[in-house]
Amino acid sequence: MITLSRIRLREVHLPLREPFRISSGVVSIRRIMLLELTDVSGLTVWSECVAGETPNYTSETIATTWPAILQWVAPRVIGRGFALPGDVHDVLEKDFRGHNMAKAAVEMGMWALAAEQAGLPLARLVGGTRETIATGISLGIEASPAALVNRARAAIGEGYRKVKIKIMPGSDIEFVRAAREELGPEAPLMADANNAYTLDDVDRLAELDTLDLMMIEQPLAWDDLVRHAELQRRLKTPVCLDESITSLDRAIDMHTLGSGRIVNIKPGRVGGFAQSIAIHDFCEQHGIPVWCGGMFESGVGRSYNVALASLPNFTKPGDVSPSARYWERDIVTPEWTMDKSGMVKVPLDQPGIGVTVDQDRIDNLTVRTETVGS
Ligand code: OSB
Ligand code: MG
Repeated sequence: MITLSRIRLREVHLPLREPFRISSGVVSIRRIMLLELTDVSGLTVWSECVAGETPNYTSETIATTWPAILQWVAPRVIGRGFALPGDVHDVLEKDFRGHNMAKAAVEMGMWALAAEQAGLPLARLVGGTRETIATGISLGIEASPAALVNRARAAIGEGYRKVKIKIMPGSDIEFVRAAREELGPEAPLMADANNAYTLDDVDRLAELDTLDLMMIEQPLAWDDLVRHAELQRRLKTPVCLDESITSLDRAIDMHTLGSGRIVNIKPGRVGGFAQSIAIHDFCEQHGIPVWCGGMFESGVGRSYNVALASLPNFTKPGDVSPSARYWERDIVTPEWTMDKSGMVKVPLDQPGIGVTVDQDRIDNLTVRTETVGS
């Protein structure tokens, strides 16, 4: 039985090594929201809420997740006994719309508590089978094709198994074509538009279709499935959906409508691990490959992504770059690393999330805290 007694929220500011630009905005200092969940026996785990500072990816921001957790999520879980962490999702969904990232931060922490209680690595508790995860890098929009090519070449040299190029109108065909020409026909390239196009751009997107990309991620509106289906009919490159997949039902609809052929699963976006696993299982049954996306998590959030990505149908490389790609220094020990062949090790030698938060450092980086429960 998992019974939560307290949730402590904390905001820490960690500068990215360099600003990251996507079609809808730029981040340079990551405002990271962390949670400490303590159960009635005094066991504490860390989790992370992946919402950003502005509502340009989904509608949630840390200005909405903070009060949502305090006022709506915490009262539903604190003091209530859960036989299984998989039971938390339904309790959080009943008459409680949206707020997936707020819900996920707590729901995933409950999985970590269950793992600690059972003495299992989180990856094994969720049913993961892999010992290593293939890693991709997500490259922000650069000022010129030449600058992008340098980044992409360096990434392939470091061993990354997938290079994702952020695109938007004006920084797209020329950039991706330069990378393809420079890196050769076998280079594992893909593009992510973060909703920067409409069906009026279909000719432009058809040019990308000639560049042998592994996939084109979320080209159209953030909540769309119908137009993506129209687009997928016109492209041979698989469309991968990110923003549009907010639940198992949306993944089923994607399959029904033909809106895409690959799913990027981010547990925060879908409300946690129960939905992530359900989407994974559905996709596995229907021959749809999945991979784990990233949200510039700290090493805490990363540990959850790595655990999830150890499930068998995570067959495409995930955006689980090592800590050093993002930060001068991460907030966890050990930091996340990648070997020369682009693989990240799933921590299997200890119970729980497999990393420890550096307490003094985190206290120094903290700008606010708030506690609910006792
Ligand atoms: O679309 O996948 C995305 C980061 C923030 C918001 C949206 C996205 C991303 C990334 C970063 O691509 C992936 C990473 O954490 O390395
Ligand atoms: Mg994306």
